[in-house]
Amino acid sequence: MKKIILPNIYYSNGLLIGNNVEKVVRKIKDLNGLFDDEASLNKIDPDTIVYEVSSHLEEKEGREGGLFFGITYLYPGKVGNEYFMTKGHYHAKIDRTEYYWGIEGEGVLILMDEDRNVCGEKIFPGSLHYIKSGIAHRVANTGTQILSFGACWPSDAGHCYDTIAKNGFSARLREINGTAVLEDSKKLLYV
Ligand code: S6P
Ligand code: ZN
Repeated sequence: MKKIILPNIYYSNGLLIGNNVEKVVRKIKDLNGLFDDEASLNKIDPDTIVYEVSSHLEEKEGREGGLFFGITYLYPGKVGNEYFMTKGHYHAKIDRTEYYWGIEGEGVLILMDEDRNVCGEKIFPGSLHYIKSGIAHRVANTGTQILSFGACWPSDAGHCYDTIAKNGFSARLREINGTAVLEDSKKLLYV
């Protein structure tokens, strides 16, 4: 008789529990330069949590052939009229792809190619998003509750935050007249 064992990782009540789970917390004070309305930013407690990520990192970072799995919990909020969002990144190995899927709440997945063309996809419970090669990705929470979404990506993808930190996305997701609008960024540093 062969053994039937329990898995060593669970996704239960919205939480990732088990071995090799790592948690990252991103607060307002960790996100310098992300939001453009500095006056509004200075009115927010720097310890306000913008998002948390729980990741199941079973593989060695950089190993070809493995997968990583993560859940991001993005809190509702705005800095001025810009929604709380993740930093956003390209993958260090630029051709590595990724799946995102909506679990709870609502928001927009903002995608940008290497020529800085931007588009947005709505995220909601059950939505599925395939992020193709060479596409930077960022998520903004447009709702009034936590937006959580899953992610699965190759263990050799890596993360490149520098390009986004330096040049930003070419559009920002703002609330204008009560509606989420993907507006061309005024900070077009990419000339
Ligand atoms: C990893 C995947 C997600 C993000 C997370 C936070 O490839 O895309 O787990 O890491 O949503 O976003 P960011 O841009 O701060 O890594
Ligand atoms: Zn990614």
